[in-house]
Amino acid sequence: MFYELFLRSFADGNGDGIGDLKGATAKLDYLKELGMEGIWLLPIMSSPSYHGYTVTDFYDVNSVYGDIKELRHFLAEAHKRNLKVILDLPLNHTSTNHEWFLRALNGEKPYLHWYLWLENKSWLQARRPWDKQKVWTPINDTFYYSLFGPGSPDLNYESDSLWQEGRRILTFWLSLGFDGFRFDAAKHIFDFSRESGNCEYLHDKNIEFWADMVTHSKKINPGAVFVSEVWDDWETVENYSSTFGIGFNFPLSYVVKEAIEEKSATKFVKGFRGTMPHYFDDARSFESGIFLTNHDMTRLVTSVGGNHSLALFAMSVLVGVPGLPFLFYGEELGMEGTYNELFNEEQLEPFPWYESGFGPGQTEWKAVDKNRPNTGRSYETQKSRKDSFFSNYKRIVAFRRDHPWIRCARVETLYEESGCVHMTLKSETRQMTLVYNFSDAPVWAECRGKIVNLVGSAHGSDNRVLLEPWTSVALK
Ligand code: ACG
Repeated sequence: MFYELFLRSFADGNGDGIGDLKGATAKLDYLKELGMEGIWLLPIMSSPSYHGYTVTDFYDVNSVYGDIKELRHFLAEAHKRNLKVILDLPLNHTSTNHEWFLRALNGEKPYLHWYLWLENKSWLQARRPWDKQKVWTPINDTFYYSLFGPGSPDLNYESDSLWQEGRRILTFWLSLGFDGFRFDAAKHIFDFSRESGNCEYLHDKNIEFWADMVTHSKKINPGAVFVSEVWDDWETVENYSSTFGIGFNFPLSYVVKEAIEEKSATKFVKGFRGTMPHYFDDARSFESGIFLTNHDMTRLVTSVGGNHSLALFAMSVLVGVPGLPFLFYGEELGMEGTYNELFNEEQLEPFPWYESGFGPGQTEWKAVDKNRPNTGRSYETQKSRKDSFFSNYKRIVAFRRDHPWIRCARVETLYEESGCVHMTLKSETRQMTLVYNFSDAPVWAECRGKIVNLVGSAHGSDNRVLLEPWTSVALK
């Protein structure tokens, strides 16, 4: 299970209120104790933005987060605790303040060819596929292509010298000790067609690029972990995943949340079959990176209307599903926050270590609105309460940690009955049946085996068990 860590909000090691590597190093025991096996570190390279996805130097750490020496120490300490660390690498674009872009504006080669410049006025009608935003930004007497907005000019990997630079960047971070990468915006490397003058995902060219980057990386670290961010329908996600080894399963994250929202076990069964087909047998060419939410989405508790039982039920589903699970920082405390384009970063608020909202190591980089002090949401308050959201969340995570075989299991049977999902997982040596009551009504279910109650409450007798609403059990 990997922890999606946003350094800026996690823990502050130098008293400037901004989370950093030193602060995060001091919290590695916390992550180990939580039951994590790895960390997905959101971008840490030099950047003018709070999110770090617009880079000004691919070969250095953002000075607010620390320096290369502190990064090496963080990685060494993580490895001492058997925690892998993968780095979020946004290779699709840079900041407008990257030296390459500034030199390109001066017409310097090869940097001029490392970006996309308007060649035909008709291209200006191109729009971003999902929200029809403009994708060309005017500057001086020309335009540059910037799919993610004016602050992020796209890099042009038609240029061989840039392609080689991409390899050098991977070599640099792997040599520092990272265990792999989360490749940002993987379907966007080639996403503009000169022929049509429109935004078009050139999937084959993208996959060719990533195959080269992954092959290059494996020469440096054969055991490296690569996760692709392809936020699209299942067919598209599947198309990319085998090149990386692990692909984030966005469609599954919607299936779980929508099935809960619609109180529909049937929706889950149908949706699961459609988004996890590679787990119904043993011959699979990639794993799913499974998750409920990430930094681009509304937080889990907020997405289920603030209902802690439903949020914990969702977590109990996640830990019962094969694949590699990813947890977004703060979900373990039931942090809230709605994602919206207004850049209010509600879903990225400081991790509340203290009930008062303040204390050694607390990050204060932005005002807190959705996870206020003195509301019982802090780690300090929840860690010692057996019935806290945190204690329940940790118990659910521990279930997955104690059954690592689930990651590579296959789904032997999956069906809906009386509003419950029955899922049997199998590996060479293990088998387990999970029963989830996706309804507001108590349901009797035929259950053979030792009952482990994940969430909610179940009362067993002989081979039948009564599952209260939103209860999940494992039968071993
Ligand atoms: C990554 C990072 C994100 C970052 C960037 C840019 C990329 O996680 O934090 O933004 O470096 C698109 C891209 C993703 C991108 C998100 C933000 N995420 O593909 O790579 O935007 C549809 C589209 C997706 C689109 C998504 C956005 O298909 O392509 O993601 O909408 O909401 C169903 C459909 C599915 C659809 C969803 C949602 O699931 O099947 O296709 O997805 O519904 O409608 C960062 C900052 C930004 C900043 C940028 C420069 O976060 O604020 O602007 O950097």
